[in-house]
Amino acid sequence: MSETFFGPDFQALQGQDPEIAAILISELDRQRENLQLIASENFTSPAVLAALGSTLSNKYAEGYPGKRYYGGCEEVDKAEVIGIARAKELFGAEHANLQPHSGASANVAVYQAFTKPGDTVLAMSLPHGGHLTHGSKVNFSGKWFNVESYGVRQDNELIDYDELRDIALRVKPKMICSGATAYPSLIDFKTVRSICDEVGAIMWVDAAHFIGLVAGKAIPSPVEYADVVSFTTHKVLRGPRGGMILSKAAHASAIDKAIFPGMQGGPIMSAVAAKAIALKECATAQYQSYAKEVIVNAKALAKSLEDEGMRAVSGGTETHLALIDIRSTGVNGKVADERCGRAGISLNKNAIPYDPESPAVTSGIRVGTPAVTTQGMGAEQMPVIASLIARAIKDGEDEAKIAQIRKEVNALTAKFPVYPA
Ligand code: DSN
Repeated sequence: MSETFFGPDFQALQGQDPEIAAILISELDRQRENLQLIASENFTSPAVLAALGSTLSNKYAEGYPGKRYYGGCEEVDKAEVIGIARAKELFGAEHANLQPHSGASANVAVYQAFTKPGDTVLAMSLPHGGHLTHGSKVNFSGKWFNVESYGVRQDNELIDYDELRDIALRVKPKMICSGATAYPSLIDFKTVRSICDEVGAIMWVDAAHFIGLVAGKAIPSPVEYADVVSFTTHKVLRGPRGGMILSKAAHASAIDKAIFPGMQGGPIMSAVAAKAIALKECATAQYQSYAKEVIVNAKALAKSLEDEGMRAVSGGTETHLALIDIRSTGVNGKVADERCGRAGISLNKNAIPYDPESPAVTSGIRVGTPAVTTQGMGAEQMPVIASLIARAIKDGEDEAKIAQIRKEVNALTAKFPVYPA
């Protein structure tokens, strides 16, 4: 069945390079047969995949529409112009740049547009849910900038805005970043804006995780408050792998120059066109229902995992992901991740706030509902998924039990087929 999905060109690939052709098939099978609970993944549409696999991939287009450094850009220019207009319309943004190759690239451009090496930036700490590009010592951000961190309170595991303000007043950052990779709650952008105004900092929101929920009007938008919003396009947003930046018009030139020629060469025009397609999809009523359903499912999954005896960090979720403290199971995050993997359940180990374990081990797992919701799963399936996770964690040493769970996972996903046959 999987072979037919790729269309007639696939036979040529099978003849030319059977090794890679077989990987394309087995990865599609894996995505179809297993449970995809990684909070940052989704199933993009066949239309987006078509653009990614198109001849736009062949075109060099350094520069911006109408101002390129190569001839023959008239067709790709149209795709980028349409994509920019769609992004501005969907998010109510004054400026959009669709060229970042990834979320990390978008963030490099944000640093470059607003700061100089050595400047102070204030961002959420990685162990409390931040991101590598928010100042980790092993990342350019932590090596080239003086990044100070804020975190969550130990009692309620929510961002401590009083602490954030106190630190901002003390360190006087050039830029304050809000946004995280493992924070299940909503962020109070209005309060962050007032802190930025008080200390004269640029307000940067790294919205990679939740921008799809904003696009679907399921949660409040940071766009009206922030100077700049960076994000990836492949998470809840359900577009191609890549990045995007929105900003106030006053910062448009700084952002565009930071991307090109500041840190990228030719944009990946097949991805730019694919982003335009995803933005059109996001503007539909169907996508808005999807975004709301993602949150309903995440809440249900967090509650069901609590019913299985685990603890949802910060008491549950208001977004697409839940962070689960699994210490009650006696199994750490690393082992749980590995056991679930063998059972056909893809999720990831994740540090919980104030985690006593190292980041390589952790006391938690992170689960997300973007992919299973795209498949059409709903309230009925969430307790079933929670039970499969709990059994995989508990019975992971017993190969027969893991094989049985895998069978049940495959039976469940078969009822919600991903991609046309
Ligand atoms: N890798 C992304 C995630 O899983 O959250 C962050 O870059």
